[in-house]
Amino acid sequence: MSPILFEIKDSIGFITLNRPEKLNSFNREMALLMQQKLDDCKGKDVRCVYITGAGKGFCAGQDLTEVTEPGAPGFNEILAEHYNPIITRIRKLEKPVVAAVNGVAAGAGANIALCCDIAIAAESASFIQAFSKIGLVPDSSGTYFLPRLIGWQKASALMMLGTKVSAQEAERIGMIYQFFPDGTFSENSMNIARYLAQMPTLALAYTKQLLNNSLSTHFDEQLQDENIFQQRAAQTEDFKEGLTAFVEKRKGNFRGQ
Ligand code: T3D
Repeated sequence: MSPILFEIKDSIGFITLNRPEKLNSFNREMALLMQQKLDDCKGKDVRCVYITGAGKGFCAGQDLTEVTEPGAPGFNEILAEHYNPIITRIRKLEKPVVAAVNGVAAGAGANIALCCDIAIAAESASFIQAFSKIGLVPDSSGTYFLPRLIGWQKASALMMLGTKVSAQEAERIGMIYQFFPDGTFSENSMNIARYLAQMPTLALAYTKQLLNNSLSTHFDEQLQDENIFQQRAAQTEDFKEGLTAFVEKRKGNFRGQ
């Protein structure tokens, strides 16, 4: 069984983390395959990416049994070759990436979810910055995104204490966008992906790039960037269609061009 399941359907790239007996924790094979599948989502046939986990968990981070095996990749390799390239690919992919957190998300698993464009969770899911409990520091961009999502003080406490955060609490504090009851989670989360996949993809890509830039630019520069990207968006076919649809009082039929 492949540790990553992948399918493109209705313009959505579905990536399923598939090591359910280990709560979908990452070994080297799975981390490298995940990078490949994210690359497979670069084409025009994919307009939204949906990442979820098989079985009861989303992802328990690094497979802690792998790191003790003889010949196991070292810590530097694990971050440089496994997690950092996954995070970078998610942030640079020119389309929305949805994390559909179906169950527990711990360590790197939590932080991969939090770097996605929209993180949603099932009511029974939870988030744990598990690193401190085993004597590691948070990685996979957690120290970058978590304080920006929920504020410094709360992020610092969650990372140091390793507190488990319920999906409901995660929504309340702004760590995720929304949680849904378990019974409707699959349908509701896929509806969000389906909706995104029908939207003006280039405008979403430019929005993503602007948000990425906003993390490191100054105000004046950001205003200039908005101007540049707005001009690009205004030249797309989808903008023409959006405008025409508005005037004709109908729903826009966007093609991602
Ligand atoms: O070089 C580097 O390593 C740096 C990179 C670091 C990145 C990281 O992600 S570090 C953080 C690694 N992750 C963790 O520390 C989390 C470890 N897991 C847990 O704390 C708990 O499993 C959970 C809180 C996530 C869930 O608890 P629970 O009670 O729902 O499930 P469980 O019974 O603990 O786990 C179910 C099975 O999955 C169990 O196997 P078994 O006993 O049924 O055969 C458990 O051992 C396995 N499992 C869970 N997490 C991992 C794992 N196996 C390997 N690696 C794991 N991370």
